[in-house]
Amino acid sequence: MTTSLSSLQSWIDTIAAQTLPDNIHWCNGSEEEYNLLIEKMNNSGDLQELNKENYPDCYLHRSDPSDVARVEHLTFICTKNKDDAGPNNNWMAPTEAHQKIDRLFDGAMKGRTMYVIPYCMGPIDSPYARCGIEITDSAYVVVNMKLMTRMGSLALQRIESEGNFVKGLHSTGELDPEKRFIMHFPDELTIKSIGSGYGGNALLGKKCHALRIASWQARKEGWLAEHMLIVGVESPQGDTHYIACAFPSACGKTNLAMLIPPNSQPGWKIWTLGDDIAWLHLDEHGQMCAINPEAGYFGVVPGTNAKTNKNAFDMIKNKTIFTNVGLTENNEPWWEDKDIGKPTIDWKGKPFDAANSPAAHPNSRFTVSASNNPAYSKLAEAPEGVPISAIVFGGRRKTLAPLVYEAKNWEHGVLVGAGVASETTAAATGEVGVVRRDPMAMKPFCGYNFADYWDHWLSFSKRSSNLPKIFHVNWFRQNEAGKFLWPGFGENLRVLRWIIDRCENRVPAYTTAIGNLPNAKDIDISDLDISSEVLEELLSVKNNEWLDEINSIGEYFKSYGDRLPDALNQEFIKLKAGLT
Ligand code: SAT
Ligand code: MN
Repeated sequence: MTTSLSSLQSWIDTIAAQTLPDNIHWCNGSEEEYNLLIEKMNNSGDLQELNKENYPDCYLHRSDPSDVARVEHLTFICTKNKDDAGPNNNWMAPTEAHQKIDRLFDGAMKGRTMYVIPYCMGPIDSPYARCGIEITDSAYVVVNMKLMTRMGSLALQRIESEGNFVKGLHSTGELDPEKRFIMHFPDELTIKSIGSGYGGNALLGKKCHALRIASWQARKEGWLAEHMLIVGVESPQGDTHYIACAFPSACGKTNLAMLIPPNSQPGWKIWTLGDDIAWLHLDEHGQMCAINPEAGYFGVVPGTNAKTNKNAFDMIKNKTIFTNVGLTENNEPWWEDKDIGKPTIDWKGKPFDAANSPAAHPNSRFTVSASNNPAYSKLAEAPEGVPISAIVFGGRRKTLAPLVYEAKNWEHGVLVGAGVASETTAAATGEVGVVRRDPMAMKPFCGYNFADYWDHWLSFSKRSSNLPKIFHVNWFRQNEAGKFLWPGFGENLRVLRWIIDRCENRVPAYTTAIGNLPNAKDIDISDLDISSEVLEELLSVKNNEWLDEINSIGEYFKSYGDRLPDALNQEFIKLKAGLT
C-alpha cells in the first residue's frame, strides 16, 4: 500500500532515507495484520503468550526496566517563543530540537521494519475527529495502536481526502535514557519521539497527539482537548446524564468510567464513553458535547479485581496485551491486589521475591479494545458526541478537599480546575506521593502556556449561556490513622447522583467560601459503613487550611506573570476574600 497524497509519500520517503529501515510496512489495520504481528513478536520474544484457556489471545510484554512510565523531564514543547510553551512545559527552540533529535534518528531503523500507521482519533465519520500518521519501528506500538485507535485503511482514506494530518515519528532507538526525547512541534503538527517503547511516550496517538498537539489545535479552532473520562449515568427511570471527569493519571479514571453500581443502588446503570481523553466542543445550541478520541484503554493493572472494577477484570481476560505484570505458576498474568492466584515470576522476568519488589510494576498496564468492555456505550461511536451535563475535577488529596463541591459559576469553575493539586503516582517517573499542582489534570499534557489555556477555558462563557456545571471531587481523603474515609469505587455513584441532582436543580446546597457543598442528608450513605461524623468530616471545609491552599495557588499563579487572565485573577481575589 502506498498513498495518493504526495505530501505524505514524500514525508515517508524522507524519513526512510534518514532512518534506513530494511523494509516499509503500510498498516491496513486488519485482523490478519494484527495476528501476524502478534505471531512475529511471540516468536521473537517481544511478547509472551499467556495461559490460552483462561486468558485467550492475551500476551505479556516486558519493557526495558529503565522504560516503564512517561518521562516528563524529557518531554518538550517546541514553539518559536518560549512563552508560548509556558512555565508548565519544558521548552526547546524548534531548530535546536529538530537538530538534536534528528541526529538520533539517523540510521535508527537499520535492520528493522518501518511501520506506517494511519490512524483516526475519534469516530471515523465524526467532524470532530482528527487523523495522524505514526511512523514507528516497534511492532508493539502497531498492535497497541490497533487496539487504541481507529487504525488503517479508512483512516488513510480520510487523510488523503482531507490532505492534512499530524505527523508522528517514533523509534525505540537504543532505549538509552540519555538518548530519549519526546518532542512536540505544535506549529508543524509534528511529534518526534525516540528512545522509549513505553505507553504515552511511544503510542503517539494518545498523550502526544490527542492531548498536547490537540489542545493547541483546539485553542485555535475553539474547542477543548482534555484529560477526562466520559461516563453516562442512567437512572432507574431511564434518563442518562453524561459527565466528563479530569483526574491525573492513575487516580481511578478507568474505574469510574466503568463503575458497577452497588446493590444498594438498584436500577442505576453506567455506560463508558471513554476512560482518559475527551474532546469537547459546543454544538449550534451552545450545548457542550464530547467525543472520546480513543478506541481502547491503556489502563493501570494493579488493584484491578472483581470488587474494585469487575468490568475491567473480566474485560482483560481475552485479547489483551499486558505490559510489565508478573506471572503465576500456570502462566496467568498477576498483579498486586488481583486477589486470586500467586506470583512466581516478577515483571522483570525474575523469580518473584516479595522482599525485593512488587510482582507487577506499579505502572503496569493493560491494552484492550473498548469493544471488550461490557459497559461500552454505543454513543461512543456517535459522530456528534454526547451532551455533557457536568465537568468534574479531582485529584488525590489526603486532606483538605471535601468529597465533593460545586463551583459557583463557570469562571469560578475554571479557578477550581486551575487550582487542582494531586499526589504524584507511578504513571510518570519521579517521586510518588508528593502533592503538586496539576491544573485540570493537564500538567503533563497541555501543549501550550497554561495562562493562555485558562483564558481559552474562560472564553467559553462568552459563547454559551448553557455550559455544564463544574464540580470538584476527592475520593482519597484519609483520617489521621491514614485510613480512607470514603469507600470509593462503585460507591462513587452516590456522589455522581448528587452531581446530577444539582444539574437538574433537584436539591439545594449550602454555600461556603470554596463553593457549594451538599447537605449531608443529600448524600445517600444507606448500607455504607460510614457514620454521620465521618460524612461530616468528608464534607467539611476548614477556612484556615484553605487559606494556605489559596496562598499556594497564588504563588503558583505568579509564575505565569502578566499572562495570567484577569478574570481568573479576579476569581482568585474573590475566593481569598471569602476565606479571610
Ligand atoms: O501516558 S500513558 O499513556 O503512559 C498513561 C498515563 O499516564 O495516563
Ligand atoms: Mn491519562
